[in-house]
Amino acid sequence: MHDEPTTVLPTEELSTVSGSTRRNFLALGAAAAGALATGSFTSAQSAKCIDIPQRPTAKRPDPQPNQRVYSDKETLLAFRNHGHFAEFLDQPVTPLGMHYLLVHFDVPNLSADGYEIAIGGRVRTPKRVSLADIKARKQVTEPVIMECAGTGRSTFQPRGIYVPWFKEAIGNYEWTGTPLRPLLEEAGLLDDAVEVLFTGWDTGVDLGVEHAFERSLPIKEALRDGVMLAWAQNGQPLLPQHGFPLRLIVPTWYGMASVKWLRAITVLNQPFKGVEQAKVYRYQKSATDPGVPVTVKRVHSVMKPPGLADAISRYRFVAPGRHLLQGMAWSGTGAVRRVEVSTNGGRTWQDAQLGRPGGPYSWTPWRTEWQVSQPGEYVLSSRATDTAGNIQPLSSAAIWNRQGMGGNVIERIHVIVQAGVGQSGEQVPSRPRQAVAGAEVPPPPNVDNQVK
Ligand SMILES: Nc1nc2c(c(=O)[nH]1)N[C@H]1C(S)=C(S)[C@@H](COP(=O)(O)O)O[C@H]1N2
Ligand SMILES: [Mo]
Repeated sequence: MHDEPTTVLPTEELSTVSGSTRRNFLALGAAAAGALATGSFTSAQSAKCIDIPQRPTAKRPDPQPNQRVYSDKETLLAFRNHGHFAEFLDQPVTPLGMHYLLVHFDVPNLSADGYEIAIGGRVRTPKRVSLADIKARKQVTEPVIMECAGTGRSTFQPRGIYVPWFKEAIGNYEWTGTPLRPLLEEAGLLDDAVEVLFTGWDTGVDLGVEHAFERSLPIKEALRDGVMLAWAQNGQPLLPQHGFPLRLIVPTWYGMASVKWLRAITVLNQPFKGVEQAKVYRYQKSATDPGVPVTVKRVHSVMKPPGLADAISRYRFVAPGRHLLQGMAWSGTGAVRRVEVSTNGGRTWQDAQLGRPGGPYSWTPWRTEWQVSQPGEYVLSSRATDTAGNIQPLSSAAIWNRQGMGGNVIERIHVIVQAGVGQSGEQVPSRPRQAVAGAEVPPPPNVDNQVK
């Protein structure tokens, strides 16, 4: 068969991608005007739709006014890269399948049979190590808090364009694997070794460049306690999307360092300049700013949303009374020293009680009691401080960066306190009750007829 491409990219557009971006804005003008009429934009000037170019481009779209309007492409990215389930934030370990996912390209379909990794570069003894050999080595099991560096991207104004995370890109699986340091020591680092590069089996295109997902660590970081090659999570073989059959786990760094579907470990005598290192994962202030590399996790905390959820707005409903507020806190720059909670939108804060983390790289549970009698709407937040004195910012303006990285601003959970909340599930069939003015409560089913 001899196929013609559906469209031929004009050479002019290959060199000036911004031309096509401008045209997309024009095409979306009508939709933006519609949104304006419904009052979802604050000013006519900013009535642009969040947009991703219609074809691969050599540069990321510029950060765009954060109208909380998400394009179809961002929505598809969010489906592929789903978040964790915050309702399980009372569990020290994230249940299997409830961890967030971040997959840049496609999940490679790998088999454990014949799987081996190549250890090479600036080492005395390059070698290939089979999965069986790796599993026969010293085995460790550790809960490790993982967090995507893009967490909080949707809290920035304007916001960088990639997976539009709020606070969902977190999880704390219990990983089983073997420490990396002895493997590197046995291979024998040569004197000129400066970094260790980890290459995954997945390849794709980003910033116009085809490459395998690969990231490096400085030697000192690669040799740290806790860095492991993991083949299991929560006692099960890695799920395909989490890196089966083997991945790297780098405890204190943001998630991008924990390379999945590990193919090779290469010791380098110069810093790695690949796409995912030199271009992506930088705290950049502008398009021309090379930025500084994103490395360890910033101090952060999240709350288990209390009460019942509204299906669409995710607002919470609770009855007046006493409520346990609880959640998790962590930091890559020290231990969690303090967590404060506010139930009035950040006007006042009270200290929460800290629990014991499940290990040196796990998150720290916190809890406090909320006594509320007055019906109405409340905004709940938590704010962590670590032993290095780092504290979560109240606004993301101070930490704004072009790629939307490291967004550890405090979270704001809207809660409606209302009498009678929680009664609908007390019997079966349930007793629906009106929670929102104007809602139509369905008639109760005729149970007597059913049992005859
Ligand atoms: N090979 C490979 N490793 C990867 C990625 C990837 O796309 N390919 N994504 C990275 C990023 S950005 C994050 S945040 C974590 C996510 O791990 P998880 O999907 O298991 O939660 O994996 C990292 N390792
Ligand atoms: Mo990530």
